[in-house]
Amino acid sequence: MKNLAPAVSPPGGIGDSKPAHPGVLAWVQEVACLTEPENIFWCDGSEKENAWLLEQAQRLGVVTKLSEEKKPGSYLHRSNPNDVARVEQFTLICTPTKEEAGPTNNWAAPGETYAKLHGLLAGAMRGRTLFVVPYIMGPPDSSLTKVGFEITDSIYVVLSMRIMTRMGSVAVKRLGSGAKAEWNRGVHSLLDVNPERRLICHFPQDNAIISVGSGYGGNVLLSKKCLALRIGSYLARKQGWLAEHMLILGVESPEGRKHYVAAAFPSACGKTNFAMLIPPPHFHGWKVTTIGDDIAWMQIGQDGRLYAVNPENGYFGVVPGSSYKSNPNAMKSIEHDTLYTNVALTDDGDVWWEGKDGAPPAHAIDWKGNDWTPASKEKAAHPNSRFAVPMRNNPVLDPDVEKGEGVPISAIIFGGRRSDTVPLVFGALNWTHGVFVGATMASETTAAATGAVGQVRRDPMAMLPFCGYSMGAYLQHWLEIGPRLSNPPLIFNVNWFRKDAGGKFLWPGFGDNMRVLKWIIDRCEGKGGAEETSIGYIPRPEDLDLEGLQGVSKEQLKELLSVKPEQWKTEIEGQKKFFETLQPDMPGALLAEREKVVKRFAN
Ligand code: OXD
Ligand code: MN
Repeated sequence: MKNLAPAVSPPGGIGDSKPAHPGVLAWVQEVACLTEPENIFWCDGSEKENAWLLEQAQRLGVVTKLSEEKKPGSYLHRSNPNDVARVEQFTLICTPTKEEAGPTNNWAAPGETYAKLHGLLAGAMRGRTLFVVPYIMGPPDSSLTKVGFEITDSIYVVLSMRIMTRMGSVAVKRLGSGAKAEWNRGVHSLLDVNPERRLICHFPQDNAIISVGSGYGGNVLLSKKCLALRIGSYLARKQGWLAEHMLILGVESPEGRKHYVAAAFPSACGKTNFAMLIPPPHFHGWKVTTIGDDIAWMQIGQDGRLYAVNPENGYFGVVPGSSYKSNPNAMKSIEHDTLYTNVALTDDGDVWWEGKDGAPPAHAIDWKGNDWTPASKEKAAHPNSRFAVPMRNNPVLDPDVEKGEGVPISAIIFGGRRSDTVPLVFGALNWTHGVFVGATMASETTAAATGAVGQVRRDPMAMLPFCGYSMGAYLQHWLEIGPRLSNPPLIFNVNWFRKDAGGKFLWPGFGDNMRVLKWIIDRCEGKGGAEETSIGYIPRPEDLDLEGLQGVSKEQLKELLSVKPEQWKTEIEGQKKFFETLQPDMPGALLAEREKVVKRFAN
């Protein structure tokens, strides 16, 4: 096997922060015996360590430094072209029984899978460095915070984990020395980056993850989808909290009233844009601030409200389409200290992608490392190219982002990418109906995962690829959270992506989504009119603040807010079929909720 990750030899004082925890030491020893690395590098997360690793990564060609003038402190990585997105088909949930993983996950027996992975990992790190990355997910003083250790043979993973998590000594300190402390064991090896030997395996009952054969994003930054969502959702159910694929934003009125909302949209459907929204000029004095752009961990507070923390420390966002028009705050965030993956490199050491402001460069090197000009047939940047950036780069980072108890959530918003059927926004009638709305979410697929793009698939709460146990049991867990909240958030659904008969988007989106957010906040404050329809509360045009809205005619607005019974007939049938696939765990309360919708349409 070609050595894709030659060992690095750190000088004294770098890579030698060996923790004292006997459990960690024994586990690292065990993995080292199996994988036979040339040396072990114990990460402490320091600046000095990071600077040295960046030097090595450049020397080995893993990253290219961008122009210090154009993009200070920033680097470009190119992944193997066979390895550019999450691989849902090779993502396994290895619970003791298939029933625990449920019908929407790929299940494999833990014993056999460990044996197979151990076979693949035997000697896999020969001639390589085994990096040990300690990290925490969550603010350092939160009761929700979890400790993880990721072993990897990829410097790119170490560099990315330092951006995306609170990494190094902070985790060793949080773990302490108690033998009973809960911590996640993650093992990652590139192997030979061969799709035929690519597996992302979760063992929730062991709090363990093993990922082999990939070097890309969600497959290998084990903190993110693997721990914070798949293992996280499993732990959350056991421990009575929620681990969700949601952004968290704060919205403050000119009078200083502040609300937080959490929103679940599938991958590449605009979570980062919504979390950094800039209100249109008419909303002078309104401020939107970001707690998180991808994952929310939520617990019940003593006052009976739901409180959320962002377990991550950075953003791993989709680059194409990002511009000063679509998301100025993301653009400012990625002007410096950013690790880019699979975008194009310009001749002056800057980066470029489809949808960036300004004209394309006359020449660039594309994401595969080939010459590119605007006449090229290929895209300059891969559609799922990404930025990894520390959240402190965000000019609208919420001041309470480190608050251990989290921020109180006033509204939960579900949403997908739907060309038809689903109106711009509607409010659920109550908690159970809201869970039904989340359970029946569907969206057109995007480039975030390998496979066909643009096909409508059911994606309950945007968790289909990320739920670490049976989806029906997950929905039941949601149903049980509601009655435990004396002051539950209101639940809504949005669709920014509805199109007219000619295939044109009806809603401008981006900053104008503030108009929808404002109506949601009005509803949370007991204001804001609506019409009660068969699917929930829908604003009438006069209930939305549309002053200054450009390019949406009265007819278009009517279309955006319309519920067409013939389309909903198909939708309700689709929901029925989907619910059948979630048996035997599908909660009866949600089947009953669907019956109510059917009846409302019949009346
Ligand atoms: C992500 C995803 O990377 O959802 O956040 O794919
Ligand atoms: Mn995501």
